[in-house]
Amino acid sequence: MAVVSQNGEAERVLVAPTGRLIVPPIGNADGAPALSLVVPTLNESENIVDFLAAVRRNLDSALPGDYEVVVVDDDSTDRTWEIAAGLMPDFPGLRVVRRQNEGGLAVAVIRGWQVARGRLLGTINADFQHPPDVLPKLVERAPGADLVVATRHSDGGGLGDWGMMRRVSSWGAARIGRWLLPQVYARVSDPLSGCYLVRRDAIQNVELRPLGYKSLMELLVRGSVGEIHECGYEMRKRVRGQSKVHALHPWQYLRHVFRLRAAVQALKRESRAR
Ligand SMILES: Nc1nc2c(ncn2[C@@H]2O[C@H](COP(=O)(O)OP(=O)(O)O)[C@@H](O)[C@H]2O)c(=O)[nH]1
Ligand SMILES: [Mg+2]
Repeated sequence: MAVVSQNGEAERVLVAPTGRLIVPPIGNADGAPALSLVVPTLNESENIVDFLAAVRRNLDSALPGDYEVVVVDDDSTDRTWEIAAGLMPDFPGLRVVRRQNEGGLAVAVIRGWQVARGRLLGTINADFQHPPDVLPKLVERAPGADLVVATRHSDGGGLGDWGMMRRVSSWGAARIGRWLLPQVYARVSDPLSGCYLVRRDAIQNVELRPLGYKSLMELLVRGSVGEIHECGYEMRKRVRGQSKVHALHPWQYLRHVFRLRAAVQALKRESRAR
């Protein structure tokens, strides 16, 4: 779909892939950027311009000319996708996907990786709750790792000035996860993090089936993630726009955790049978 940007040029907005959630191997390794960073958005018109500028500043210093940013917008009513597309003429590393056929944050991230061209795949939220200056630190810690996680729970990370409700629900989600998916919690201090980089090789060609918000747990169970590095960060409060968390999300999280538990058990049975 072509969108006319502010300076009158027609820019191409990508249509989201459909079908099974499988990240393909790299198409053309020669021209591939080091990193493809997916920014999932839903009604982020108040953040998107400043956020992409901040991402660009940080990645220009860490990986000059060697990254792409893929915004995956769920057909936001505030037209976030169109605002982002208007930035493309001045930001050659920017690509925009408008997803009209399905919803869900974790699936949006994987759809972005399906169109991504980079060797490393990553994700970060568009509302500044993950400070964009964590990106160069993640890139710095990527060599030798299959996964680098921005964590709130070690290496100097924290929950910042989060309110009591948010702290309690985050603590509850982590307790449930630790109880039902101990293997995942043994590997990473913050498997609920929405900001991380993963090597494409570690997750390509496997079918992913996340539900709701959390994508990292999915990769840890279904991917082939070996070496993991972490990088602490202080989570910020959202300043502009609204959180999209709604009453259904805790149930989706629970269903997702049980689905992953069943997958872990099936993998164990398979390896015993071999
Ligand atoms: N594409 C897409 N992005 C989403 C969806 N839900 C949330 N987001 C984006 O994901 C990021 C985190 O969402 P947010 O509502 O701030 O979650 P919270 O930080 O847990 O309150 C933000 O960039 C949102 O715009 C969704 O269903 N689809
Ligand atoms: Mg947020």
